[in-house]
Amino acid sequence: MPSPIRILTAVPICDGHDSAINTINLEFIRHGVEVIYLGYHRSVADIVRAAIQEDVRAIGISSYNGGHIEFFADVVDLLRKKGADDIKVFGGGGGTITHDDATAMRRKGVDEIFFAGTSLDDMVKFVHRRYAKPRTKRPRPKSLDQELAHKLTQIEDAAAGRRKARHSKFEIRNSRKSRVIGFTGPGGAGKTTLIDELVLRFLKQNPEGRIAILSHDPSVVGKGALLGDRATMINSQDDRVFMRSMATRGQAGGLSPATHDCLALLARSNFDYVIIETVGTGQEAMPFQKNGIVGSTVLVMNPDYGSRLQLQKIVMLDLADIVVVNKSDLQRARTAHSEIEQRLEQNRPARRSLGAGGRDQQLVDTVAKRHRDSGVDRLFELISNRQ
Ligand code: B12
Ligand SMILES: Nc1nc2c(ncn2[C@@H]2O[C@H](COP(=O)(O)OP(=O)(O)OP(=O)(O)O)[C@@H](O)[C@H]2O)c(=O)[nH]1
Ligand SMILES: [Mg+2]
Repeated sequence: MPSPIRILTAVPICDGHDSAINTINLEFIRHGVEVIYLGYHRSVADIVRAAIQEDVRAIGISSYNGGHIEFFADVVDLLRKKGADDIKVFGGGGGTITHDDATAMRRKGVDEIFFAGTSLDDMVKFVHRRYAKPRTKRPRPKSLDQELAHKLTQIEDAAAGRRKARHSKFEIRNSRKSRVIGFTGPGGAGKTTLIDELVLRFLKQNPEGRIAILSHDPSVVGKGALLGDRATMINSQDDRVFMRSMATRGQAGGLSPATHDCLALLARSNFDYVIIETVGTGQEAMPFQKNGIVGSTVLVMNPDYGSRLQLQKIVMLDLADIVVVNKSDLQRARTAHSEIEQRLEQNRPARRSLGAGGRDQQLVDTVAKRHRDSGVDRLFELISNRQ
């Protein structure tokens, strides 16, 4: 089965009109497209960087606050400059983009502009007609990020033919260079927000350092997906951060059939850290293989997990190196902390007898959405100090 079409969508800088693009995203997804949504108020550089890293077939821009002729043209120009002009540009903006504007924009290299009154169906048809064909002849990559992005696409395309993940631990362990940290936990617990805050600390502490993020969202075989983690990221919109969003494409357990090979490639691509975020997971999930490529695992919990009984059922509470109670600004957080602490206490004798890296599990409370949270500082320190 061919890979789904991947496109990036965004709203320009100084523009908060995101309701149109949210509707359009959903329609694309319903018709088999994987949409990486970058969010609103995004600069040309942020959009182009994301499009290259995600190696999308096209960028869809929704613009309402004016300046569209220049903004779209700047995106096209920067893609060209970066040797990525096989990534196409299209978009709309209701009545704010006139027909004359659209003609000028097409002349500057924009594929298509959609006006007020166009049906969603017409846009979906356009995307399938124009961008479904796989790109066989790619331009020679002009940067390491671009080369990496092309390779990740090849891996994902190859995996689209086979359903099950491959496990070749030996190859990975031999080639491991970066420190790989796995983040997992229930949907909406704050994994992405937390990763973004950790990235901020990393970039500050390491002026030359680079970091990669491999982020997952769910999808069913042959269907579309909303890959929305980038929209939550602020600090990770940086040239020293390489981020790739992946849909699970029908694989259960929080990762995709291509994750293993993509992670292996990232881990030997000279990043200081590679961070992997799973899909929001359930009680039974054990997304990271024991002794696999992921060096440390972080389970991010929401204080609202239910009662103590639920804690007994969450397998990752036995396995995670670090457990985070995020959203500790919420009322139930203190109770959650003590219940989880007791739950981890039960693991101690078993972990000691198994070796378990010779270490006990660590429990940290964070408020990821708060800037300069001391809990996030502590988590960063714990992660930095782990080998
Ligand atoms: C809803 C709306 C708002 C909402 C936004 C909610 C949100 N989160 O998006 C609110 C009330 C918050 C708002 C605020 C403002 N707004 Co307003 N807003 C509108 C409004 C009424 C509708 C826009 C819309 O979402 N349409 C629905 C979409 C689905 O339909 P459409 O626009 O026809 O688009 C079609 C195609 O173009 C295509 N399309 C659109 N984008 C894309 C992208 C892709 C990839 C594709 C394929 C297709 C496509 O899809 C549609 C299919 O038919 C327009 C007026 C209007 N009638 O257009 C003003 C309008 C855009 N807003 C305007 C202004 C000035 C503002 C404010 C500055 C007002 C103020 N003084 O506070 C603020 C700025 C907010 C900000 N941070 O940027 C002006 C812009 C003027 C300009 N550019 O010269 C407009 C035109 C109103 C006006 N006539 O003055 N706004
Ligand atoms: N109150 C509170 N809200 C938070 C905190 N951290 C994150 N959030 C909010 O929780 C919501 C989900 O955050 P994400 O970071 O997207 O969560 P996630 O675990 O990555 O979600 P999925 O990838 O969908 O599983 C967002 O609205 C965040 O703003 C926090 O510490 N406190
Ligand atoms: Mg997330």
